[in-house]
Amino acid sequence: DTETVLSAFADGVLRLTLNRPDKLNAFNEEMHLALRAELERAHQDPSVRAVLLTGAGRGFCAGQDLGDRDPRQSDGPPDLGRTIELFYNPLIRLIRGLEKPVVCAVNGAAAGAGANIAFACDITLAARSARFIQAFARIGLVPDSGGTWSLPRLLGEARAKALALTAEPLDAETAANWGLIWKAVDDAVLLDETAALAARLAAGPTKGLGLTKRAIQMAATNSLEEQLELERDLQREAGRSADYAEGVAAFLEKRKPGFTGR
Ligand code: T3D
Repeated sequence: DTETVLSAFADGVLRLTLNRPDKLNAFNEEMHLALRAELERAHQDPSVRAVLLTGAGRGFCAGQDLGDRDPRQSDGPPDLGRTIELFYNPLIRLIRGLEKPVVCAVNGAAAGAGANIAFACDITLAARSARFIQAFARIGLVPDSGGTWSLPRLLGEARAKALALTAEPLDAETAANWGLIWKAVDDAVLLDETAALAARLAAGPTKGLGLTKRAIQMAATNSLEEQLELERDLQREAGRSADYAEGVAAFLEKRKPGFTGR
């Protein structure tokens, strides 16, 4: 299969597998465009109620394909601001802006943008053998894909700076203990466990889950007062959903709710 992103849809879950395993799933433009098209589909298609992102082979994602950045084969320096603007920033906006859960299974090395994409997902699990590397410092770059935003927020400045300035690998267990990801699991069960989680979320009250995601993200910049008002507005919206009515009815009838995502 030569597709740069493998896409499979079942039971409300859109599973996206980065698929350039011989490059540890480093991004070229083709893979960016394929992933974008799939995430746009997830935005638009109401039957998609959760997304699962993972990588093929032994790596999750090694960030930018440096083969496309060979300085020996170009006349002058590349405009990396342009590729950030055109590819990496839209990708992070798509993941964060999708009002459906995005779960991530980090199956191996997550380096450069690959690490920060994993941190942008809503719930990230990693195989115990996986490593997170802010590889940018090794090649003279700055963490991108939201890394300079998410690292200090999730870790505090001391750990964020140490990781970004040294590019030392962080193991999955420590990443979980530090609050960078949700949890580290045995390699053998990573995909099953993440798929089960995605399926559970996809069977959930999608509208309410999406609004919850939005609220938690807005808290990063809101005051408590603004957040209280936001919660009021979002609760008003959630209260109008069919899934809310179903959730309460199911509770009162002592049965399992059958959410439809509306
Ligand atoms: O440019 C812009 O548009 C700006 C945006 C930048 C975003 C970024 O992500 S910048 C950071 C780019 N990424 C890196 O610097 C990471 C480079 N990779 C590594 O440091 C290592 O590969 C890993 C630590 C991730 C894993 O190491 P290891 O020893 O497990 O594997 P390996 O042997 O290094 O890699 C296996 C193969 O994948 C190898 O190819 P080969 O020798 O078998 O033919 C290697 O060259 C290839 N590969 C790994 N990462 C990349 C890559 N090829 C191209 N680009 C990569 N990023």
